[in-house]
Amino acid sequence: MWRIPALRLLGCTRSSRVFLFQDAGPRHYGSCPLGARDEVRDRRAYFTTPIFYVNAAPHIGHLYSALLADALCRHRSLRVPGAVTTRFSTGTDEHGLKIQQAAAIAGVAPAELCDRVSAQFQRLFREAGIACTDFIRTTEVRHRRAVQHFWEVLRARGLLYKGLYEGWYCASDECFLPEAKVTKQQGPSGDACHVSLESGHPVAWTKEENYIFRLSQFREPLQQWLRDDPQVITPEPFHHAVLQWLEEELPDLSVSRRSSHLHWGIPVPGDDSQTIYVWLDALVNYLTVIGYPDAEFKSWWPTTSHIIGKDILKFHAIYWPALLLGAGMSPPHRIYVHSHWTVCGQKMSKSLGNVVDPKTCLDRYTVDGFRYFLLRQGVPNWDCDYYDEKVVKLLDSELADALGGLLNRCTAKRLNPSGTYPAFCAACFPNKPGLVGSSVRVQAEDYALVRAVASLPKQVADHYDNFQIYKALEAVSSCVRQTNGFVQRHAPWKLNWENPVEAPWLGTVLHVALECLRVFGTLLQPVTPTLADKLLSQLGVSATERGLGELNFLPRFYGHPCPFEGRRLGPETGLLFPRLDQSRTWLVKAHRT
Ligand code: ME8
Repeated sequence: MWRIPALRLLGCTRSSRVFLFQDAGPRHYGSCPLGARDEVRDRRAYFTTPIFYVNAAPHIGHLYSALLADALCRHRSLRVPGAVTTRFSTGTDEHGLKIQQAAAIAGVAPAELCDRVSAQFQRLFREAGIACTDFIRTTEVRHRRAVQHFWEVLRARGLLYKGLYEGWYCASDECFLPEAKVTKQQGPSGDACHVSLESGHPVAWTKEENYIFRLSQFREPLQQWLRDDPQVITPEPFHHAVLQWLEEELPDLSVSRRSSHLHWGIPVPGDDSQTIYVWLDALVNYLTVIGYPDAEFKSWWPTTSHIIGKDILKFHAIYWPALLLGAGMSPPHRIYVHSHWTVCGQKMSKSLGNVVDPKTCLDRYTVDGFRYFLLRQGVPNWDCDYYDEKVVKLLDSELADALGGLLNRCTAKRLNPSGTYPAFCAACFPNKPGLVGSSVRVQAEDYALVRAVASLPKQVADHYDNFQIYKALEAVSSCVRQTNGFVQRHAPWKLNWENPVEAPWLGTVLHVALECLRVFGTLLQPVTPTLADKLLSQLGVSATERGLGELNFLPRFYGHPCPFEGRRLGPETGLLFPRLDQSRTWLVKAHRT
């Protein structure tokens, strides 16, 4: 006989979004109430990407997930400085039938395939500037220990039982499918074969005795968790979709396979004839990274934000929180879901031969250029289409012309011969619109620019909080355009430093433009770290002046001193972002072939 612990959801504290659970049995699981420890924990943030299968080389979709997490984590570090307040993990998912079969087809041992492809992911992420704090491989000993411990906890809590499982299994997706999600299709040899309706991948009928998790018991706690915090799953349509799924019956879940069929995995503790289901194995990676089962993991759980693609929503929003609740733990704080990249309107796939190699893109467009493109164009709610001309057009117009042009104009020797951060003249640019006087040169639109740039950091932070990095970049880009308009309007190149009437205004125009550039550079650090560093160094902004707490835009306008005024600008280091369209011989060639 099994016994399910009577979990009662006691409540969710809005500030920390920590769930408090009480076990009716003798043990007390879950988080401690708010207190001094939680204040520390509130300052911590743990970001994760999915861990990627090693059956094939990484593509731009994998890089996109890692970039989203990287930018979120970098933005958070700029906001909350301090020694260890953020953590960011990624890694490779190396067990399961999919990998076992891929290794067999490649004629290599699974461990060899894992080593090779995992190294490709690690290299790509290093080259793309993904500043993860942890890279986990599920074949590591620390992970095996965590998974087996987690299993034992579920077993001790009466949540696993042995039963006969019969149904469709899709090895490509590593999931079980109900009859309604399977269809018949004509295979390459003309024979009818069964495939998954959703992914189109082949499925096989499986009948075997294995361990089963009492998932069905968790339908209501999951519904309550999602209803209590409507922002758990972002964007909202995905939250809604999960609630819809939970309206349907939630069958128990088979969580092991016969070892004779699946040997490449973690054995069930105490029963070598069974191997643990790869999704249970993979999901526990999020705990392994933070030291589970040792107590240290508690300072990072559940302040976790999982960044995932829409294809694996069910595993993260239903199976994972249910398993956690089953183990007496809180579900994750946030699940950020993004849609997919397609290529010229088609799904990216090895068989279609249209997989975009991220390494080629980083080489062609530069690391910062390609990071900017993916994060500026990728919209979590909808699939995004990739093609080369789109990248060139975007980067040339926003990074080379608008941002690079602005920096170039305002720091060029011709316009700024002293090579310093010019002084701001309050008489030329008084802080109250409508003032008249002989030295007042400012126009109504200039106040709109100051307002827009002053509110930009908050706007950007809100977009990050809502997992809309593309909107944050759109807002920065719009302010860059406004600043170019400001410079164009006042045409400082027509003013003369030698003229005592014109010089204060000339200095003010440049001062305001440089202040705007300083804000843009600071805010772009999470997305284009090298380019932002170049920009800020050229403005003479030191490493300790680049946090969001130190931003303090245009203090002279508000009557405060400006630490940059009169400071020497940094050395010129060439164009911020050279235009691509002149150097894209590869693109022309690609079109001819
Ligand atoms: O599912 N566009 O691994 P996986 C955007 N190992 N992102 C994409 C994408 C595309 N076209 N294709 C893939 C697995 N992704 C499991 C995860 S986690 C405990 C285990 C990204 O190699 C996206 O994040 O199939 C998607 O969810 C993930 O890669 C799937 O990677």
